[in-house]
Amino acid sequence: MTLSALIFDVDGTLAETEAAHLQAFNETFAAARLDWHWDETLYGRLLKTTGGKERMAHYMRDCLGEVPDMDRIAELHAAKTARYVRILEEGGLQLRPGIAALMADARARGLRLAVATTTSRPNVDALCRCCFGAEAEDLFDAIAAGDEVRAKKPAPDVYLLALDRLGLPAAACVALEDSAMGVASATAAGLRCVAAPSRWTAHHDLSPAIRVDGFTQTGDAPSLAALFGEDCPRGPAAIDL
Ligand code: XBP
Ligand code: MG
Repeated sequence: MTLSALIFDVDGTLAETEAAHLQAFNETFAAARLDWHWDETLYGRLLKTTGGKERMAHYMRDCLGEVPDMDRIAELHAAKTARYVRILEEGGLQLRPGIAALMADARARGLRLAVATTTSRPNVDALCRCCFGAEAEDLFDAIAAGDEVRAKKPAPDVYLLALDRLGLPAAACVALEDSAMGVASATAAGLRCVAAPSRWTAHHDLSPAIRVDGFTQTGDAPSLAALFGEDCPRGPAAIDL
């Protein structure tokens, strides 16, 4: 099937964002006068629960033995998202090495680009403005965000939404991911997945991906030629998977 689009995960794939998410969570807890503080070790464990609201509910239930108040959690999450956006707007977040070149290479070959992420849409918009200097809808042909689907990764929902918005079958697309939950989500949606561990997912089993070393040892995202073989001349019709 001819490759027609790349679908990018956001957190850990486009950029190493989780330190900023963690800062936003802890600042939100402090502002709400909650005696919650997530250190990096705990956060590394909590990341197994995708979705900030679900992560806070898991923390209350499984770490504090409390019944989560989902309305209160939604309020906290809205505050956390606003803080995350402000943290990104302060500058400093960089794309993972090679991501911009990979996206440009794909565009030059006539491929379409999409996003399928667990994070909230305002966070995608903020990352695109801060890291690309452009609006998300100008960079990607389709954007599917976690707050738009009922079940978050590893469920396939967000990738199925991205495919629907692209109007493409899974066989015509490849997903790029950094986590076991993301690889599972893309795979469950019928997509081939190129994966590379990020700072927070080095211990994850990414084996269902078609390439686990999808990012070079230097951490650089590969070119399309590196991903799909040197015989992939220009144009999507030439890249057969
Ligand atoms: C990563 C996630 C998100 C972020 C926090 O998303 O699981 O929950 O950690 O963002 P992905 P929110 O790797 O799929 O981009 O608080 O907005 O959920
Ligand atoms: Mg990710």
